[in-house]
Amino acid sequence: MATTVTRDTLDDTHGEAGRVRFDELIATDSRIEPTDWMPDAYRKTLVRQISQHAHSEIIGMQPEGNWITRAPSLKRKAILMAKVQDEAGHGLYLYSAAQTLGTDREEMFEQLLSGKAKYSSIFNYLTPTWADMGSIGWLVDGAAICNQVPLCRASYGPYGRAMVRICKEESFHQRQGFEILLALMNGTDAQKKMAQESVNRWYAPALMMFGPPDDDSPNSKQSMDWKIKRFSNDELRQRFVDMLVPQAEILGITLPDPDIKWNEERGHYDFGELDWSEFYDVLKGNGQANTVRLARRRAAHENGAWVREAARAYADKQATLAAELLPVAS
Ligand code: FAQ
Repeated sequence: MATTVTRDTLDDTHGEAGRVRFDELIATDSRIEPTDWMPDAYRKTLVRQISQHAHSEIIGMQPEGNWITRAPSLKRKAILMAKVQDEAGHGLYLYSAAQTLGTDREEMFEQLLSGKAKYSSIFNYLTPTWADMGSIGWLVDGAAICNQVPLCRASYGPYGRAMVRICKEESFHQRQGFEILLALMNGTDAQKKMAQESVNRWYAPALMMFGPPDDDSPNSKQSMDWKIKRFSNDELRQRFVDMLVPQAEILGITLPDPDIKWNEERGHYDFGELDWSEFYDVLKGNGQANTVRLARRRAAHENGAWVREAARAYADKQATLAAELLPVAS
């Protein structure tokens, strides 16, 4: 388990030499580690991004968790359970990475449960059909991979290393979503219709996962200078559309944007404007499922209190035992 490093112990011991070393590490594309000096704003940006990311993974378990009891076969149920469990694991790696920056896990939970912290807009959409499990895998995990592969090279060591494992699992998730849609598209007319209708609903929200357009993205420039983000929101969104178009052709699915067109000059697909008012509305709490997602998380947190208490009591007991045994061993 990650240890919590206090900010006081870090900032006071390094002084100007710490700043010079930090700038050097960033300039040479090296890694910043928890015990290195770092500017307060760098630390804050990382805690914000990593904890939001962790919250997204944990809240993101809900839209698919809803379908575990209704999966159409035992095989699909087993796969879905494994995927939802993976998301929980991703949340835990990320909370651990954020803790190395001096923020307590309880504090991050509190920020999520009180509604103060953000989590990804995408998890405020409902999942009324089985095809939505395919769309989440193909589009949501697909967008997550495009966004997160560059984060494996994030300048902060614990974040970049957590992302390596997460990306391996997300890549499997994306394929399982694609395969659900492929099975539906090879099925009956009703199944094909269900798949297309689902993609129609998830396509634009998935593109919005990359965040606002570059001109309206207040954090991007500084995060890119610090090599936390390696590409801008719009660059990654473009990469995602370029990846989706040939995959949609294989599926036989139509992406719901009449403006998608290959642009020879740019070497990319053009695509239409997104409705950013919808994105900001979801961020304000007015999405289809904001209320239900947070209420469910709060209830799960309360219901899990006895597990945390038991784990703490067990850890204390082990620590006492170890302390008692130490003099015997030495
Ligand atoms: N939703 O200045 P920027 C997944 C906020 S994991 C909500 O561009 P930044 C796996 C942003 O926080 C999905 N808020 O911000 C999975 C900022 O507000 P703040 C999560 C958003 O940080 C699959 C404001 O807008 N992935 O899907 C969103 O430079 C299936 C201005 O934005 C990550 O978190 C949004 N979509 O860039 C799980 C990846 N976009 O904080 C279960 C790591 C922006 O100043 C099932 N994060 N905002 O109050 C990142 O790469 C970045 O933080 C961005 C935003 C790209 C999300």
